[in-house]
Amino acid sequence: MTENRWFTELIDGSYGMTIRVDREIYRGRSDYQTIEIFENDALGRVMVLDGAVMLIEAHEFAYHEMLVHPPLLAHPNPRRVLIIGGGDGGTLREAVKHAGVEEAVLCEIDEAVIATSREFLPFTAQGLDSPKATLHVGDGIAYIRENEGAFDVVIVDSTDPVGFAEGLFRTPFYEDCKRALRPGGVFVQQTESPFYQFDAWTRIFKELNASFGRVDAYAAGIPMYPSGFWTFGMASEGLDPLAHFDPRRTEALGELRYYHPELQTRAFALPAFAERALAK
Ligand code: AG3
Repeated sequence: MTENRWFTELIDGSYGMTIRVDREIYRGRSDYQTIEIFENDALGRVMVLDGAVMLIEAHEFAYHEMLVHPPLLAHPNPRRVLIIGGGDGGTLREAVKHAGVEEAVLCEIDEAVIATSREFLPFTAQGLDSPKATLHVGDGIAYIRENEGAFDVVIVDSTDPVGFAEGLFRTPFYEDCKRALRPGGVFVQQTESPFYQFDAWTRIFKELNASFGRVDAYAAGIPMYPSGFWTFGMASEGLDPLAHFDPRRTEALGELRYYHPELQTRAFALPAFAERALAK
């Protein structure tokens, strides 16, 4: 009998989320990070970057649907979308479901994430092959500066705000994103969990608020990430997430597994401690 190997993502260095490794699929080091893919019999394939779980096959739908559909349905007519990060393709897969989206540009810094996803994660990588997708390998912080007034929606699907991703959670980047948006455009970012690194979480929203005219935080149950309670920040010059909301556009997306029209309001209710931090 072979001994079980277990993978643990440590949370704040003091406890963790543990998954049994039933099959090792890939392990490598790119110019930016370590990339590990393994399989668990109950949950399917798991992708880990620098020790942090990026996606689990059984649960990725929750994250990718909730990152993409609230902002795209808040916008009256999103035609050009930019995704920064997201090299696994899951965010692209959801964005191109919107009939009005003509082009979704993916700007991923690490080519190896795209290549390993294509090889081992077909369930998300299918998004990369969409005829509406344009792939660009490069630093999102530089790319956004060169694309003024080019996008209706900018989506940041990044790793945690440490190392090379840290700049994606800072004011200079937010200012550039504002310039990259067309009039009436909307920005959205995965914004971690308020249950951990609370000060960092609060700071992200403070900086978003300093740059944008309107910021709305929303949440979803994402069991593959620390605490399972995850948030997103939607920012614009004043777009109400419900103002242009048309449930018929949701129906046209086909059957979704997490997002449904009521979440366009209900997902925006956060726990009291988090709401208090945002109100300050
Ligand atoms: N989304 C990764 C969110 C951060 C997860 N953090 C963690 N496990 N510590 C990017 C991958 C999905 N497209």
